[in-house]
Amino acid sequence: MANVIVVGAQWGDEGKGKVVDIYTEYANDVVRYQGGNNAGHTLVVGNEKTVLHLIPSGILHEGKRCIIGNGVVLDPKVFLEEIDRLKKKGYLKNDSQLVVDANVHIIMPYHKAIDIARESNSGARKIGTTGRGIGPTYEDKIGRRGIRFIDLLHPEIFARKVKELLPEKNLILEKLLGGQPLDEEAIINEYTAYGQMLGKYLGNASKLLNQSITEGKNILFEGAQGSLLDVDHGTYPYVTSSSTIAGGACTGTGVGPRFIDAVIGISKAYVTRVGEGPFPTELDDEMGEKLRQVGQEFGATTGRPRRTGWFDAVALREAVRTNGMTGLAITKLDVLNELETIKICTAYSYRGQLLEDFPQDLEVLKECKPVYEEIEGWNASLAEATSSETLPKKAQEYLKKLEQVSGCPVVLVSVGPRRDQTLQVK
Ligand code: 2SA
Ligand code: GDP
Ligand code: MG
Repeated sequence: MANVIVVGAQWGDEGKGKVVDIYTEYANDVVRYQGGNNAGHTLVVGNEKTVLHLIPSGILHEGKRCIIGNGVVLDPKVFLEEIDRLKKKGYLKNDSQLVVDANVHIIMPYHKAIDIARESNSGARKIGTTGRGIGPTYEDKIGRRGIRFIDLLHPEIFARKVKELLPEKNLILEKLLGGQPLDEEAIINEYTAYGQMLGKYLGNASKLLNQSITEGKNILFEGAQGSLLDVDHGTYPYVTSSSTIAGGACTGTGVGPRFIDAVIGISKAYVTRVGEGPFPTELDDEMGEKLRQVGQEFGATTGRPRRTGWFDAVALREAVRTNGMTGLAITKLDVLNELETIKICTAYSYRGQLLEDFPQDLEVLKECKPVYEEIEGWNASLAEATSSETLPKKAQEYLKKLEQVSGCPVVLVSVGPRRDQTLQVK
């Protein structure tokens, strides 16, 4: 292993957290590069389940440094709660294991209020956000009105910024969105206190990571959400507000592209999506419900039921290309155990035309119907498999098929939520 990016190859929740936890064994630093606590990354070790929203999924490994890169947006309250939960479980014994870059943008109360109010005012045109203030925080970052982690550590500068920014936010909230104005003093007091508690985590992600590279150490970059939720390459406007694809790992950490050795895309053996937006292979029927129940497809942050559907090779090929993917990890293969037949979408049909490529035009995508290949299921448990070669023959054939239609080699297979339910592919 060298410097590896782990990226969601679909619409998120592919099992990135699980894969990052496993790969951490070979890494020295694990770094988040985008998103915030909209993410929910689940790790299961033995009988213990841990859901992380902000802290990198390497944190259960003592001595592995976990870094929150500049591309992340951070809600200090959620971050402190996450630290507390981990410490109570006996993790994060040494605070130097966790670093937050000075340039991380802070999610403020008005970001959350604006996110929630905009969604509730949008009716059928809503995005289906997590309501965590992600979009409005990135808007302010790009608009150069953001408050960064370093500002929290300078109380006078922080107070000045809040005083300058809040009147406009309150105007938007009250006059345009029908919400309640927020109290300036309460915000300043609450967030200044967070700054005092979080100062010990301050660091320079780019400098630390590049130092590691110089020393020949390995870095694991942890993506959040998925490639099709990327603000540039996803199904815009039904996307999140950050660069989720592999390219985001460089801008979101300050590590140059020449130091990246591999990009591993995580994909379920089927597809899920949470939130609004087109989803050509969606199953709005009993089979969809079965996938949701067997796969326990409910949001790891909001608890929302996830939409479910068959494996979509057209969408995956898009992710293989935009990420420059070198390998695929296929997760949740076990969820298909009891199916007689399984469908794989290999192309779309659009007004009688066969499309092999994922359309850029959302109006076209909305009308695309999946073209399926049907294959026989293995109808057996995968619990006995100790490597990909000991999987039932038909499960091996399914994986081969996924490899062939996506044009990317499968390097890891996950057959259950636990850390030990993972098969390396030789
Ligand atoms: P936002 O809140 O602005 O990022 O929402 C914009 C879109 O991005 C989607 N999104 C996600 N999709 C899948 N998983 C996410 N994390 C949670 C999880 C989701 C949850 O792990 O299950 O608990 O509901 C995530 N975060 C953002 C979102 O649904 C919108 O479509
Ligand atoms: P992430 O956001 O990509 O880290 O994924 P989530 O944690 O949001 O969702 C993945 C869910 O699937 C979690 O509940 C995991 O514990 C679970 N999971 C991961 N891999 C497998 C697998 O191979 N089989 C099963 N049944 N569950 C899995
Ligand atoms: Mg998730």
